[in-house]
Amino acid sequence: MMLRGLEATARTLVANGKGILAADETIGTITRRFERLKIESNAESRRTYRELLFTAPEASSFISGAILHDETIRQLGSDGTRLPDLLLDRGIIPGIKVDLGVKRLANTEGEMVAEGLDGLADRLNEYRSFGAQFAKWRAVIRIDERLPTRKCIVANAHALARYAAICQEGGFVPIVEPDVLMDGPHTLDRCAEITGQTLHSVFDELSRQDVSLEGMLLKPNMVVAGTACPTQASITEVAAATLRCLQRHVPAAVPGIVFLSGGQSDLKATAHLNSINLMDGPKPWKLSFSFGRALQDRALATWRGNKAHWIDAQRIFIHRARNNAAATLGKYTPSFENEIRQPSDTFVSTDEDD
Ligand code: 5MM
Repeated sequence: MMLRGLEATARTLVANGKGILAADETIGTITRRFERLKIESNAESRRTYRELLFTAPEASSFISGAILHDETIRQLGSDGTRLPDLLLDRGIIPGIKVDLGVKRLANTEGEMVAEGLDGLADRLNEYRSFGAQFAKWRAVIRIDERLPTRKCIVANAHALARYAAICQEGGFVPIVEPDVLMDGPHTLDRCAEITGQTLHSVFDELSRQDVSLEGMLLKPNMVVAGTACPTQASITEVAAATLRCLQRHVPAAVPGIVFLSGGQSDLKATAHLNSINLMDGPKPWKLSFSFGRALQDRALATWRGNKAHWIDAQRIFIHRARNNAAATLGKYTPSFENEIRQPSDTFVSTDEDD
Protein backbone atom coordinates (compact mmCIF):
# COMPACT_ATOMS: atom_id res chain seq x y z
CA MET A 1 0.00 0.00 0.00
CA MET A 2 2.76 2.37 1.04
CA LEU A 3 4.75 1.52 -2.12
CA ARG A 4 1.74 2.22 -4.32
CA GLY A 5 1.38 5.63 -2.64
CA LEU A 6 5.06 6.40 -3.26
CA GLU A 7 4.75 5.42 -6.89
CA ALA A 8 1.68 7.62 -7.33
CA THR A 9 3.45 10.61 -5.78
CA ALA A 10 6.56 10.05 -7.90
CA ARG A 11 4.42 9.90 -11.04
CA THR A 12 2.52 13.04 -10.04
CA LEU A 13 5.81 14.90 -9.66
CA VAL A 14 6.67 14.06 -13.27
CA ALA A 15 3.15 14.48 -14.68
CA ASN A 16 3.04 15.44 -18.35
CA GLY A 17 4.35 18.95 -18.96
CA LYS A 18 5.34 19.62 -15.35
CA GLY A 19 8.54 19.78 -13.33
CA ILE A 20 9.89 20.68 -9.91
CA LEU A 21 11.00 24.01 -8.47
CA ALA A 22 14.16 23.62 -6.35
CA ALA A 23 13.81 26.42 -3.79
CA ASP A 24 15.79 24.63 -1.10
CA GLU A 25 18.88 26.83 -1.06
CA THR A 26 20.57 26.79 2.33
CA ILE A 27 20.71 30.11 4.18
CA GLY A 28 24.36 30.51 3.12
CA THR A 29 23.61 29.98 -0.57
CA ILE A 30 20.53 32.22 -0.75
CA THR A 31 22.38 34.88 1.22
CA ARG A 32 25.20 34.90 -1.35
CA ARG A 33 22.63 35.18 -4.16
CA PHE A 34 20.78 37.99 -2.35
CA GLU A 35 23.98 39.89 -1.55
CA ARG A 36 25.11 39.93 -5.18
CA LEU A 37 21.88 41.82 -5.88
CA LYS A 38 22.17 43.96 -2.74
CA ILE A 39 19.13 42.31 -1.16
CA GLU A 40 19.37 42.03 2.61
CA SER A 41 19.14 38.38 3.67
CA ASN A 42 17.13 37.72 6.80
CA ALA A 43 14.34 35.30 7.68
CA GLU A 44 11.70 37.82 6.57
CA SER A 45 13.27 38.65 3.18
CA ARG A 46 13.82 34.96 2.47
CA ARG A 47 10.19 34.23 3.42
CA THR A 48 8.92 37.04 1.20
CA TYR A 49 10.94 35.81 -1.77
CA ARG A 50 9.76 32.22 -1.39
CA GLU A 51 6.17 33.44 -1.08
CA LEU A 52 6.63 35.38 -4.35
CA LEU A 53 7.58 32.13 -6.10
CA PHE A 54 4.97 29.91 -4.47
CA THR A 55 2.05 32.26 -5.15
CA ALA A 56 2.93 33.10 -8.75
CA PRO A 57 -0.32 32.86 -10.73
CA GLU A 58 -0.60 29.66 -12.81
CA ALA A 59 2.46 28.10 -11.18
CA SER A 60 0.70 24.76 -10.75
CA SER A 61 0.14 24.54 -14.53
CA PHE A 62 3.89 23.98 -14.90
CA ILE A 63 5.20 23.11 -11.44
CA SER A 64 4.25 19.83 -9.77
CA GLY A 65 6.31 20.14 -6.62
CA ALA A 66 8.63 22.52 -4.78
CA ILE A 67 11.64 21.57 -2.66
CA LEU A 68 11.88 23.64 0.53
CA HIS A 69 14.61 24.26 3.06
CA ASP A 70 14.04 23.54 6.76
CA GLU A 71 13.63 27.28 7.46
CA THR A 72 11.00 27.72 4.73
CA ILE A 73 8.79 24.77 5.65
CA ARG A 74 8.27 26.33 9.10
CA GLN A 75 7.47 29.84 7.83
CA LEU A 76 4.08 31.51 7.42
CA GLY A 77 2.97 33.47 4.38
CA SER A 78 1.75 37.07 4.70
CA ASP A 79 -1.83 35.86 5.35
CA GLY A 80 -0.69 33.57 8.18
CA THR A 81 -0.89 30.36 6.12
CA ARG A 82 2.12 28.06 6.41
CA LEU A 83 4.21 28.19 3.21
CA PRO A 84 3.84 24.42 2.56
CA ASP A 85 0.06 24.86 2.89
CA LEU A 86 0.15 27.72 0.35
CA LEU A 87 1.69 25.21 -2.04
CA LEU A 88 -0.78 22.43 -1.22
CA ASP A 89 -3.70 24.86 -1.64
CA ARG A 90 -2.42 25.55 -5.17
CA GLY A 91 -1.96 21.89 -6.08
CA ILE A 92 1.84 21.90 -5.71
CA ILE A 93 3.41 19.12 -3.61
CA PRO A 94 5.82 20.35 -0.93
CA GLY A 95 9.15 18.55 -0.60
CA ILE A 96 12.07 19.02 1.75
CA LYS A 97 15.85 19.03 1.47
CA VAL A 98 17.09 16.64 4.14
CA ASP A 99 20.84 16.33 3.65
CA LEU A 100 22.71 18.52 6.09
CA GLY A 101 25.29 19.62 3.54
CA VAL A 102 28.61 18.28 2.38
CA LYS A 103 31.59 17.65 4.66
CA ARG A 104 35.19 16.74 3.85
CA LEU A 105 35.58 13.03 3.16
CA ALA A 106 38.41 11.60 5.27
CA ASN A 107 41.48 10.24 3.49
CA THR A 108 40.83 12.21 0.32
CA GLU A 109 42.35 15.38 -1.11
CA GLY A 110 39.38 17.60 -0.34
CA GLU A 111 36.56 15.48 -1.71
CA MET A 112 33.17 15.80 -0.06
CA VAL A 113 30.42 13.55 1.23
CA ALA A 114 26.86 14.61 2.05
CA GLU A 115 25.84 14.00 5.65
CA GLY A 116 22.57 13.87 7.58
CA LEU A 117 21.54 10.23 8.06
CA ASP A 118 21.58 10.40 11.88
CA GLY A 119 18.08 11.17 13.12
CA LEU A 120 16.69 11.36 9.58
CA ALA A 121 13.64 9.17 10.31
CA ASP A 122 12.63 11.50 13.18
CA ARG A 123 13.13 14.60 11.05
CA LEU A 124 10.92 13.09 8.35
CA ASN A 125 8.16 12.54 10.90
CA GLU A 126 8.18 16.25 11.68
CA TYR A 127 8.31 17.25 8.01
CA ARG A 128 5.33 14.99 7.31
CA SER A 129 3.34 16.99 9.87
CA PHE A 130 4.06 20.09 7.74
CA GLY A 131 2.72 18.37 4.62
CA ALA A 132 5.96 17.32 2.90
CA GLN A 133 5.58 14.24 0.70
CA PHE A 134 8.97 13.96 -0.92
CA ALA A 135 12.57 14.65 0.03
CA LYS A 136 15.87 15.48 -1.61
CA TRP A 137 19.52 14.66 -0.84
CA ARG A 138 22.34 16.11 -2.92
CA ALA A 139 25.73 14.44 -3.27
CA VAL A 140 28.55 16.40 -4.90
CA ILE A 141 31.19 14.84 -7.14
CA ARG A 142 34.05 17.01 -8.39
CA ILE A 143 36.07 16.23 -11.51
CA ASP A 144 39.73 17.07 -12.00
CA GLU A 145 42.73 15.22 -13.41
CA ARG A 146 42.82 12.75 -10.52
CA LEU A 147 39.28 13.07 -9.16
CA PRO A 148 36.83 11.76 -8.30
CA THR A 149 38.24 8.83 -6.37
CA ARG A 150 36.31 5.59 -6.31
CA LYS A 151 36.08 6.07 -2.54
CA CYS A 152 34.23 9.37 -2.97
CA ILE A 153 31.76 7.96 -5.49
CA VAL A 154 31.01 4.89 -3.36
CA ALA A 155 30.67 6.85 -0.08
CA ASN A 156 28.20 9.26 -1.67
CA ALA A 157 26.27 6.51 -3.44
CA HIS A 158 25.99 4.57 -0.20
CA ALA A 159 24.68 7.62 1.69
CA LEU A 160 22.18 8.37 -1.11
CA ALA A 161 20.87 4.80 -0.94
CA ARG A 162 20.58 4.79 2.87
CA TYR A 163 18.73 8.12 2.66
CA ALA A 164 16.39 6.76 -0.03
CA ALA A 165 15.60 3.64 2.00
CA ILE A 166 14.84 5.69 5.14
CA CYS A 167 12.61 8.02 3.09
CA GLN A 168 10.59 5.21 1.55
CA GLU A 169 10.14 3.51 4.90
CA GLY A 170 8.81 6.85 6.20
CA GLY A 171 6.42 7.30 3.26
CA PHE A 172 8.49 9.92 1.41
CA VAL A 173 9.48 9.77 -2.26
CA PRO A 174 13.26 10.24 -2.31
CA ILE A 175 14.80 12.42 -4.98
CA VAL A 176 18.29 11.00 -5.41
CA GLU A 177 20.65 13.78 -6.56
CA PRO A 178 24.20 12.83 -7.54
CA ASP A 179 25.58 16.13 -8.86
CA VAL A 180 28.74 15.84 -10.98
CA LEU A 181 29.87 19.47 -10.97
CA MET A 182 30.46 21.53 -14.11
CA ASP A 183 33.46 23.35 -12.59
CA GLY A 184 36.80 22.80 -14.33
CA PRO A 185 38.31 22.25 -17.77
CA HIS A 186 37.14 18.65 -18.29
CA THR A 187 35.68 17.56 -21.60
CA LEU A 188 32.17 16.36 -22.40
CA ASP A 189 33.53 12.79 -22.67
CA ARG A 190 35.11 13.00 -19.23
CA CYS A 191 31.81 14.24 -17.77
CA ALA A 192 30.03 11.32 -19.47
CA GLU A 193 32.56 8.86 -18.04
CA ILE A 194 32.29 10.16 -14.46
CA THR A 195 28.51 10.63 -14.58
CA GLY A 196 28.23 7.05 -15.84
CA GLN A 197 30.45 5.67 -13.08
CA THR A 198 28.50 7.65 -10.49
CA LEU A 199 25.08 6.51 -11.71
CA HIS A 200 26.30 2.91 -11.90
CA SER A 201 27.45 3.07 -8.30
CA VAL A 202 24.25 4.85 -7.14
CA PHE A 203 21.95 2.19 -8.65
CA ASP A 204 24.16 -0.59 -7.30
CA GLU A 205 23.80 0.83 -3.77
CA LEU A 206 20.07 1.54 -4.22
CA SER A 207 19.60 -2.12 -5.12
CA ARG A 208 21.67 -3.24 -2.11
CA GLN A 209 19.43 -1.14 0.19
CA ASP A 210 16.23 -2.56 -1.43
CA VAL A 211 15.05 0.84 -2.57
CA SER A 212 11.95 0.62 -4.75
CA LEU A 213 12.92 2.20 -8.06
CA GLU A 214 9.25 2.86 -8.89
CA GLY A 215 8.93 5.06 -5.81
CA MET A 216 11.88 7.39 -6.37
CA LEU A 217 13.11 10.06 -8.79
CA LEU A 218 16.66 10.67 -10.04
CA LYS A 219 18.03 14.22 -10.15
CA PRO A 220 21.27 14.11 -12.14
CA ASN A 221 23.42 16.67 -13.89
CA MET A 222 23.25 16.84 -17.65
CA VAL A 223 26.40 15.63 -19.43
CA VAL A 224 28.19 18.86 -20.35
CA ALA A 225 31.80 19.96 -20.84
CA GLY A 226 33.35 21.71 -17.82
CA THR A 227 32.86 25.48 -17.70
CA ALA A 228 36.58 26.04 -18.37
CA CYS A 229 36.83 23.49 -21.20
CA PRO A 230 37.95 25.27 -24.40
CA THR A 231 35.66 23.05 -26.48
CA GLN A 232 32.03 23.51 -25.51
CA ALA A 233 29.53 21.03 -26.93
CA SER A 234 26.51 22.00 -29.00
CA ILE A 235 22.97 21.64 -27.69
CA THR A 236 22.45 18.38 -29.59
CA GLU A 237 25.84 16.98 -28.51
CA VAL A 238 24.91 17.59 -24.87
CA ALA A 239 21.49 16.03 -25.40
CA ALA A 240 22.92 12.95 -27.15
CA ALA A 241 25.64 12.41 -24.53
CA THR A 242 23.17 12.88 -21.67
CA LEU A 243 20.59 10.49 -23.08
CA ARG A 244 23.22 7.87 -23.93
CA CYS A 245 24.59 8.01 -20.37
CA LEU A 246 21.09 7.65 -18.87
CA GLN A 247 20.18 4.78 -21.22
CA ARG A 248 23.29 2.92 -20.08
CA HIS A 249 22.91 3.46 -16.36
CA VAL A 250 19.32 4.24 -15.27
CA PRO A 251 16.84 1.35 -14.99
CA ALA A 252 13.55 1.73 -16.84
CA ALA A 253 11.62 1.21 -13.58
CA VAL A 254 12.54 4.73 -12.42
CA PRO A 255 9.49 6.87 -13.30
CA GLY A 256 11.29 10.14 -13.82
CA ILE A 257 14.59 11.91 -14.23
CA VAL A 258 14.45 15.55 -13.12
CA PHE A 259 17.63 17.38 -14.07
CA LEU A 260 19.43 19.98 -12.00
CA SER A 261 20.65 23.02 -13.95
CA GLY A 262 24.02 23.17 -12.19
CA GLY A 263 25.02 26.70 -13.23
CA GLN A 264 24.12 26.50 -16.94
CA SER A 265 22.48 29.65 -18.25
CA ASP A 266 18.74 29.39 -17.90
CA LEU A 267 18.19 29.44 -21.68
CA LYS A 268 20.75 26.67 -22.24
CA ALA A 269 19.22 24.49 -19.53
CA THR A 270 15.83 24.82 -21.26
CA ALA A 271 17.26 24.18 -24.73
CA HIS A 272 19.17 21.11 -23.49
CA LEU A 273 16.08 19.68 -21.79
CA ASN A 274 14.04 20.19 -24.94
CA SER A 275 16.70 18.59 -27.14
CA ILE A 276 17.02 15.58 -24.80
CA ASN A 277 13.26 15.06 -25.10
CA LEU A 278 13.47 15.29 -28.90
CA MET A 279 16.27 12.70 -29.23
CA ASP A 280 15.52 9.40 -30.95
CA GLY A 281 15.97 6.22 -28.98
CA PRO A 282 14.52 4.63 -25.85
CA LYS A 283 13.35 7.04 -23.14
CA PRO A 284 11.50 4.85 -20.64
CA TRP A 285 11.39 7.58 -17.96
CA LYS A 286 9.83 11.06 -17.93
CA LEU A 287 12.61 13.61 -18.57
CA SER A 288 11.85 16.80 -16.68
CA PHE A 289 13.43 19.47 -14.48
CA SER A 290 14.13 20.22 -10.85
CA PHE A 291 15.89 23.50 -11.53
CA GLY A 292 16.93 26.05 -8.96
CA ARG A 293 18.98 28.79 -10.61
CA ALA A 294 17.63 28.16 -14.13
CA LEU A 295 14.09 28.82 -12.89
CA GLN A 296 14.81 31.54 -10.38
CA ASP A 297 17.77 33.69 -11.40
CA ARG A 298 15.92 36.12 -13.67
CA ALA A 299 12.99 36.40 -11.28
CA LEU A 300 15.30 37.14 -8.35
CA ALA A 301 17.23 39.72 -10.38
CA THR A 302 13.92 41.37 -11.27
CA TRP A 303 12.51 41.40 -7.74
CA ARG A 304 15.69 42.67 -6.01
CA GLY A 305 13.81 42.88 -2.74
CA ASN A 306 11.50 45.58 -4.10
CA LYS A 307 7.77 45.16 -3.60
CA ALA A 308 7.09 47.22 -6.72
CA HIS A 309 8.72 44.50 -8.84
CA TRP A 310 6.74 41.62 -7.31
CA ILE A 311 4.35 41.09 -10.24
CA ASP A 312 7.09 41.39 -12.90
CA ALA A 313 9.23 38.91 -11.00
CA GLN A 314 6.34 36.45 -10.78
CA ARG A 315 5.69 36.82 -14.53
CA ILE A 316 9.33 36.15 -15.32
CA PHE A 317 9.38 33.11 -13.03
CA ILE A 318 6.24 31.74 -14.72
CA HIS A 319 7.73 32.45 -18.14
CA ARG A 320 10.72 30.21 -17.32
CA ALA A 321 8.47 27.58 -15.75
CA ARG A 322 6.24 27.55 -18.84
CA ASN A 323 9.19 27.27 -21.23
CA ASN A 324 10.74 24.44 -19.21
CA ALA A 325 7.38 22.70 -19.09
CA ALA A 326 7.26 22.95 -22.90
CA ALA A 327 10.80 21.51 -23.01
CA THR A 328 9.69 18.43 -21.06
CA LEU A 329 7.43 17.72 -24.06
CA GLY A 330 10.02 18.64 -26.70
CA LYS A 331 7.78 21.57 -27.68
CA TYR A 332 10.03 24.50 -26.77
CA THR A 333 11.42 26.84 -29.39
CA PRO A 334 13.75 29.82 -28.70
CA SER A 335 11.06 32.13 -30.13
CA PHE A 336 9.07 31.50 -26.93
CA GLU A 337 11.61 33.71 -25.19
CA ASN A 338 10.30 36.77 -27.03
CA GLU A 339 6.84 36.49 -25.61
CA ILE A 340 7.55 38.64 -22.58
CA ARG A 341 10.13 41.32 -21.89
CA GLN A 342 13.36 39.92 -20.42
CA PRO A 343 15.70 41.90 -18.17
CA SER A 344 18.66 40.77 -20.29
CA ASP A 345 18.91 38.57 -23.36
CA THR A 346 22.33 37.33 -22.36
CA PHE A 347 21.45 36.51 -18.79
CA VAL A 348 23.75 33.81 -17.37
CA SER A 349 23.71 32.29 -13.90
CA THR A 350 26.26 34.16 -11.80
CA ASP A 351 26.69 31.40 -9.28
CA GLU A 352 30.05 29.69 -9.44
CA ASP A 353 30.55 28.89 -5.82
CA ASP A 354 28.30 25.93 -5.18
C1 5MM B 1 22.60 21.66 -7.62
O1 5MM B 1 21.69 22.40 -6.86
C2 5MM B 1 20.33 21.94 -6.86
C3 5MM B 1 19.63 22.29 -8.14
O2 5MM B 1 19.75 23.68 -8.34
P1 5MM B 1 20.35 24.24 -9.71
O3 5MM B 1 19.32 23.92 -10.75
O4 5MM B 1 20.51 25.70 -9.44
O5 5MM B 1 21.68 23.54 -9.96
C4 5MM B 1 19.62 22.58 -5.68
O6 5MM B 1 18.42 21.90 -5.38
C5 5MM B 1 20.52 22.60 -4.47
O7 5MM B 1 20.69 21.30 -4.01
C6 5MM B 1 19.85 23.49 -3.42
O8 5MM B 1 19.73 24.78 -3.94
C7 5MM B 1 20.63 23.52 -2.12
O9 5MM B 1 21.93 23.97 -2.43
P2 5MM B 1 22.90 24.45 -1.25
O10 5MM B 1 24.18 24.80 -1.99
O11 5MM B 1 22.29 25.62 -0.62
O12 5MM B 1 23.07 23.29 -0.31
